Amino acid sequence: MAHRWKSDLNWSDVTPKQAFLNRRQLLTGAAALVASPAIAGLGGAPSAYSTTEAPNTLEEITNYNNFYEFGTDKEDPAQNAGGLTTDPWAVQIDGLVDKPGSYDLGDLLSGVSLEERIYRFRCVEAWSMIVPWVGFELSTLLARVGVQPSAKYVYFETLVRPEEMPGQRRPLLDWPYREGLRLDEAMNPLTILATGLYDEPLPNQNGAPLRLVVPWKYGFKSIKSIVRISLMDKQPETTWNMINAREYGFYSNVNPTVDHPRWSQATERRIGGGLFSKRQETLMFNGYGEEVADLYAGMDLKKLY
Ligand SMILES: Nc1nc2c(c(=O)[nH]1)N[C@H]1C(S)=C(S)[C@@H](COP(=O)(O)O)O[C@H]1N2
Ligand SMILES: [Mo]
Repeated sequence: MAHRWKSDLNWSDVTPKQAFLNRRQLLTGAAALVASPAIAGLGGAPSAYSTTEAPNTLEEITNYNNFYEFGTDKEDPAQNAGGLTTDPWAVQIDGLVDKPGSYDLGDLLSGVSLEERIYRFRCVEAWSMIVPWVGFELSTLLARVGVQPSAKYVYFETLVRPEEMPGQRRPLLDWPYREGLRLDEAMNPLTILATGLYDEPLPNQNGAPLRLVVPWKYGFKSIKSIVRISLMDKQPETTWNMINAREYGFYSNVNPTVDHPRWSQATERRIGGGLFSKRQETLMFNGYGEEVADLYAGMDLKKLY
């Protein structure tokens, strides 16, 4: 049973998004927020975790996507995801938690303050973008449901709804799309659940209404349209690792010194850079080493990738 805090409203009626958008109307547009560090944005100072690099345009972020539930071409999600019903939306939270249950998304978001995080985003295919996400730290949600001491991993699943997800009518992969993090990775303040980007609620092709963002890992770890979060004591099976463990490790931290067996990871192509733009160097942990390197102290990241 979904927990509801107002039974006559759907989650999108009660999300803090309204408050967020009202504040944003004071601005002259998304570009102003980006250009001016003086602007408080979501009711506070710009996040210390945000990059000052210029974000990609909404156009770029919403028209070049990986979301196999809607097809395998980069243009497919923008074409096919519009019909996905994202309200009502429930997230099952189970496993090693104190308060398991099927939670209505409105319930999960009530009282949560959203903030903007402008992150680098690096796909394992060696392209990258800068995305101004709106969301909240995953640790906030985990604290609310109570993580039991025996929990060591967090597991996530995407919705399975072939009627609305045409890619799921084919055995492209073993649906549902699955991902996972070690608990300390999940608790890191960089790890967020996104509900929006720029002034928008999250567009369907970017994983509406709720997707993970783990900016120091390859993009496939950032699972979209989440319907299940499960706390586990063993490392969960994850989609790309199940398909090819040699090419896609469980950790999949961005690492320019560990090449994909079929291509180099030393450099990346920034989407929107133009025809003649130079490839840029890929940074260890996608540039987030200061925040996350400690998580891997003592690990051989060339072997355990
Ligand atoms: N459910 C689901 N989540 C997913 C994917 C997917 O196919 N299905 N693709 C992943 C990959 S490979 C990338 S690069 C990012 C792309 O996110 P974006 O389209 O918002 O840039 O989503 C990740 N999350
Ligand atoms: Mo990706």
